[in-house]
Amino acid sequence: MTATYELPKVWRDEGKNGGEFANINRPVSGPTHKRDLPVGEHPFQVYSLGTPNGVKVSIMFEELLELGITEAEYDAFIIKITEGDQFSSGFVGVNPNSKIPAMVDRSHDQPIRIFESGSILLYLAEKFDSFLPKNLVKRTEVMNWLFWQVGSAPYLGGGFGHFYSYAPEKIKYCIDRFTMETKRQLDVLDKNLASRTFCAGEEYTIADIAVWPWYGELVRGNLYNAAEFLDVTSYRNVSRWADLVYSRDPVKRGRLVNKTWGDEDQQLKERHSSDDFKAIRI
Ligand SMILES: N[C@@H](CCC(=O)N[C@@H](CS)C(=O)NCC(=O)O)C(=O)O
Repeated sequence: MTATYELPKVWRDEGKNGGEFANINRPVSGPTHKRDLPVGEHPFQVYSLGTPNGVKVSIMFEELLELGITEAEYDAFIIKITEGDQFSSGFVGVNPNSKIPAMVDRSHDQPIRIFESGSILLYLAEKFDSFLPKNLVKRTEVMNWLFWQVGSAPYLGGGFGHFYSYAPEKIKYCIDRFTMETKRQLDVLDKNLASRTFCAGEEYTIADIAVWPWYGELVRGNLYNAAEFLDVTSYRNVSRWADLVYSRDPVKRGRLVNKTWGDEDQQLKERHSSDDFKAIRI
């Protein structure tokens, strides 16, 4: 047990806590500085970073382009969240919650802002009538897993990932609590995938695009270096599905967009054209 925390009557911000994200944590919202966002020439302007939440959007765009939907061309600009880019006036105007991913659809009379990865996936799926079945029963099952992902991932990322990987000290209570929940979530997904090919049934949908960058990458050993700790190979159905989704070329491309870590030749820092991928190893 670490030392107990004497709770003050009213919590006050004491500044940096030494954690990985100490520079960007703040108890208020809104912009910290004035700066406009860059704008490229395509209909969609994506402001993101190659995190699991960020690559959901680039994977979706790459999937749409793979289908031949050229109206889905996009510019993906990098938002360096550790440097506070999410608090610029321009970014806050697109997402008042200051989190990536966010985007603007400029193909209408008025630009439309879209934030929250689940909202972005749904917007694109509806706009281009892709990766979302029309049938009420099938569509509802896609929504179930899409919302499951958006609700569950903060336990995996903000809970497990934070305390296992980023916190300045390893606190057993926190790691145990979030490891328990992460393994429970993996088990939920594993049981679901025991009887179906994809998250919501036999069709690849936006539910898979949302779930894969988190749970798929986790069982492939690409998240938090935690594969052994979580005994990921025991989730056989999740592993089978993770490999199946990864076999798709748009997934292979999309997961490298706006990436700034890992192998240098696998980082596409900004994406403005399909030719940009020629410069990296996919
Ligand atoms: N529910 C949001 C979560 C987005 C999110 O947590 N983004 C993180 C990076 S993965 C972020 O921008 N963090 C910056 C910050 O907290 O200041 C979504 O799904 O879009």
